[in-house]
Amino acid sequence: MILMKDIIREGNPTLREIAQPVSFPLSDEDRQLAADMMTFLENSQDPEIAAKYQLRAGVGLAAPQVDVSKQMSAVLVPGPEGEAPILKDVIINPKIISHSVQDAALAEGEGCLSVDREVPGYVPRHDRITLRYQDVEGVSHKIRLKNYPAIVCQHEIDHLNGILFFDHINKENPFTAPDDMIILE
Ligand code: 0S5
Ligand code: NI
Repeated sequence: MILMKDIIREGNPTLREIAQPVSFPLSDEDRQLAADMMTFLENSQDPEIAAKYQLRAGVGLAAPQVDVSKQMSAVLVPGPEGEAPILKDVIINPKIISHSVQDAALAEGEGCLSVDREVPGYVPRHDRITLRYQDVEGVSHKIRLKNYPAIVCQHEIDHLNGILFFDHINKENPFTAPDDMIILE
């Protein structure tokens, strides 16, 4: 079971590496990692389990965050209470194949399970992306995402490229945005 102690923090060089592509069929080890990463997100979003194990609730987890430099991230974006998740998959070898000119940022800024401090500011992202990735079975998917789920996937793909959210924040004017950037409440 993945716990907070297994998640490496800012300063660990693995977070700045370019992750390696994953080959198929997945090794038993890679398959287990994928399952463990998704279980972490499910547990972290369950108030009772999260309290019991002191988990910080997350919507994504990238393999480099558990010190495995491979192109694999779990994403679990919850839907409305009692409804199916908006996005739930382990995305392997993901690639943004196209994106909007329109940018967007979360009004509250972003955080990261590997960053134990608040870094305020807008994180400019593409508002819409077309994402190609493989699932754990090696099946290729090409999906269009917009707004929050698109931002989550960009945060996770950044981890596979050694990028952390605050790299995108304007240091002088953290909450200054171009007029045409969408601020997602
Ligand atoms: C339910 C549970 C509903 C949690 C919403 C949340 C991966 C939630 C977070 C992560 C910004 C876009 C600290 C707080 C950060 C992706 C960071 C928590 C998101 C990924 C995990 C990040 N959080 N929770 N992470 O690389 O909104 O935003 O989920 O670092
Ligand atoms: Ni993160």
